[in-house]
Amino acid sequence: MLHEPRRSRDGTLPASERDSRTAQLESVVAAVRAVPSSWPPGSLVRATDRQTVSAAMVQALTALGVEYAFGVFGGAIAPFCQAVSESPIRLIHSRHESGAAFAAIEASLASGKPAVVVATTGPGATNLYTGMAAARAEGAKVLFISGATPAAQRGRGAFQETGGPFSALSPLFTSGLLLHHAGVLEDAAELDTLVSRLANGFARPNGFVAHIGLPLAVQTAMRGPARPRVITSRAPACAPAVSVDCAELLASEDFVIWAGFGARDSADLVCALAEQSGARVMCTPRAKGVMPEDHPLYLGVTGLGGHERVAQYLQRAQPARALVLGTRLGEMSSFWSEELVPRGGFVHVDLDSDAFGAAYPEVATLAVQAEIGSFLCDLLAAWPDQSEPKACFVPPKTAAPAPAPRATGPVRPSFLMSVIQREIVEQRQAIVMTEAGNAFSLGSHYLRFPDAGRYRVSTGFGSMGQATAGVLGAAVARGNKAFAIVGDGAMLMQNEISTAANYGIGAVWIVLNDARYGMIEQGMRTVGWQPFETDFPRTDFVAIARAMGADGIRVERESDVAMALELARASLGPFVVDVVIDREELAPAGNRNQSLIKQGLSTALPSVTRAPRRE
Ligand SMILES: Cc1ncc(C[n+]2csc(CCOP(=O)(O)OP(=O)(O)O)c2C)c(N)n1
Ligand SMILES: [Mg+2]
Repeated sequence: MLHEPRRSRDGTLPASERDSRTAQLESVVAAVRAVPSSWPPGSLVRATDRQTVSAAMVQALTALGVEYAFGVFGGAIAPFCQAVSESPIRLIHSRHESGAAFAAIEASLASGKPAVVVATTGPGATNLYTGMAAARAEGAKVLFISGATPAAQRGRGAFQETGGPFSALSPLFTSGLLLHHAGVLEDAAELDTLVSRLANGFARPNGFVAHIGLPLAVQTAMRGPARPRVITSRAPACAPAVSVDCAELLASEDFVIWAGFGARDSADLVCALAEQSGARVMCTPRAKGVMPEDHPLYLGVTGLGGHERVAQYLQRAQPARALVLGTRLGEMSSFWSEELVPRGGFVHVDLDSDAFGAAYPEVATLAVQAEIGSFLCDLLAAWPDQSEPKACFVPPKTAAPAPAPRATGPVRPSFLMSVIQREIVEQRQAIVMTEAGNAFSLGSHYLRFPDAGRYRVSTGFGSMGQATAGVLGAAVARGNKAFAIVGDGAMLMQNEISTAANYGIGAVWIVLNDARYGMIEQGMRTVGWQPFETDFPRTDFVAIARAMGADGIRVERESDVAMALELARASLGPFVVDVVIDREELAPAGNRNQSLIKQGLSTALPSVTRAPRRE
């Protein structure tokens, strides 16, 4: 963040303040423009004695910045795992390959560095599938490495047969929409090309997901060290004339900024543009904090868990355009709502040209393919000096005062969020994640972040388990406690408390214990269905945590929430806060169910007869 400026009542900067900020802005711009080389100095790749392919690959991965590998071992991948264990890469043996993948995704996103996942052949590899799709959807940098059946044994009924065109698992070894790069390393001589490919991929600014199968004989084959070429990347920028045109167009009438996850590394520039132009800023759930959520020019969140204030502003102020930065504007970010579309359409900036016109094909869009930071630097440089920010309608803030704890009854989710805000978001720099389920809309709606990179939620792929297991990756990558707000259903899908206990990882789970798949139940009820099969037995997550070598506390009253979160903050290892949630208070899921109805969900379902419960 730049320093806290003096602002006029509508949040814009007075002219004198704007002048004094130019120097600060220049230093921010310089930092963005100096994109470092993606490949470390050549001295890291030494011509030493011959080594195994596994050792050479691990040496190259270390040089590429890999610090963490998660996974589940097996005979078919043992030599590679052994090479990792002898390297500076920290190897974490997980309880399930999907948990390992989620941890690697979050470690990569928390650090900006690539992470590795290891798995054995057959079921080890197939258990990676969800994690691969999630990694791709999140824009993480993850290399999956699994065992592969040697070519001579393929098609002959080898145990857990994997790899090659005759394998049932061939899609996992095919480059395409799931994986940017995939295949089997058939020969030690292919290693240099592979490492070069990985170096290139990891240098990309918007994520890279690869899967490489390693047959045993290749893992143990001898060769010299990998010596790929040096790769230096620069963030893609648009032509100077484009930024001048965009600056003229945007400055000519009021506009609103719609920031997405792709703008997370350019938060200072987004804030600077808003203050320079007077534009209000709305954020997708994954972009929470890109604009400080207490800033007068910040409107709120769009999509799931979003704020009504955003649509109110657009209706009242009628800005001409939206400058869309680094988001595909998918369902959970926008619900494809027409209320969020200004009359003049979008100026849409993204690295990925597939984002343009995808969510709103009918909206006039000026598409600019560029990295957000470099685009904003150029836009600010081209911004007309004389343009005075226009004062316009500022809707009231939604943040209500924190409710007082009530004496009886289970914990209201909204109350829990207000205490998490006070005890965690405002106390530490830790990452806070929310899981698919009611946690997702509660976190996006009620929590308020002053900076980017603190809130994590998966809006594209949205797998239950991503936060539950991913919290381990965020904690190790930041060397700090990380907090996951998760449902009891999601918690029951993963067993990574055991992994966290084994390695003393500072993961904290705040469990919304409602003894049901709450989001599903709420969805059924909201569209007029009689809920069916959504309840399950109340689980004792403190007992589970203790059984796995961790600790925790059960919270049944609102007056105990703050104390429990203090304990979680102070705990030395993994910790579970098992909160008995009031099942009556609805989560702020907003238009999600209307969106499902538009997609074909019937509200006129014949009433469902409930089977008697087997309790
Ligand atoms: C792997 C996976 N399976 C199914 C879903 C669909 N789904 C979304 S939320 C949800 C229920 C979540 O229940 P719980 O974890 O208890 O959270 P709650 O909503 O009750 O707080 C389900 C089944 C999903 N997102 N991911
Ligand atoms: Mg639940």
